[in-house]
Amino acid sequence: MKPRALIFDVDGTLADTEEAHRRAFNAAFLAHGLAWEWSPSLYGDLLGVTGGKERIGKYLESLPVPEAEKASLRRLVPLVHSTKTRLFAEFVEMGNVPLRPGVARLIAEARAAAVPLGIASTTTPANVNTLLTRALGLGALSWFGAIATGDVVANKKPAPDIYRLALGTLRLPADGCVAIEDSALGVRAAKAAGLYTVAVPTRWTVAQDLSVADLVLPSLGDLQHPLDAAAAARIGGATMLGLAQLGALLATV
Ligand code: XBP
Ligand code: MG
Repeated sequence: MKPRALIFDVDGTLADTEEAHRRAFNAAFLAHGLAWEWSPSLYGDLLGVTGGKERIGKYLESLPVPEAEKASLRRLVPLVHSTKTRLFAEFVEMGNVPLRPGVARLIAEARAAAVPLGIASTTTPANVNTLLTRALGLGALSWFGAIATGDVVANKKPAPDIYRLALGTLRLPADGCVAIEDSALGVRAAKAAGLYTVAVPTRWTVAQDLSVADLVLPSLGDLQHPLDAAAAARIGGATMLGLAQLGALLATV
């Protein structure tokens, strides 16, 4: 048995992007004359809100400023966010945001086995394009039969909408498809959409409640970064998660 499809989350899953996002947010605030500075600790809390525009919105609602000022700040959010997206792309183009261990390997394995690939992300299409193209080359976007991102759905993660859109685009049922996620909100979205869900948390999300995931690993693993014994024990002793391991796990659900 092999998975019907692999659907990857982007931020935190394809690459550990959130530090680059945090710096891009702070640089955008500066560029727009906003005396806002998101520390790693504050940003970790703000990751409880998916979507950059929504995250900025949540933050500004917490500011001790008059309602009239909040109203004008709300109108500024889309512009600040587009500046942030541009700056994030610059960080990625500089090569500062490499793929996580095992991502390129598993994508190549899926392509070789004609297992359809999808993306289901809260981030913007621009960020996905920049990240995938920079990491995997110009043709990489065409490897994915579905790239479901950002504002195309009314409800962002933890709602299942973006995963349902990706499945619909792939014309596949959730059954037998695998989602790969890094965060509690992402795992909840994928599980609500009915997918077998693998969580590979980063330092930003490792403390979150990932218990609804079907499998939790420190990463997908590869030759340079083999999984440790405790993680390998969860996938039949293998030191990296491949289609064979996923097929065996899917056969048990
Ligand atoms: C994670 C998110 C995104 C990023 C920031 O997306 O919630 O908002 O933190 O990117 P994913 P934007 O579903 O890929 O984990 O500013 O473009 O939203
Ligand atoms: Mg994520």
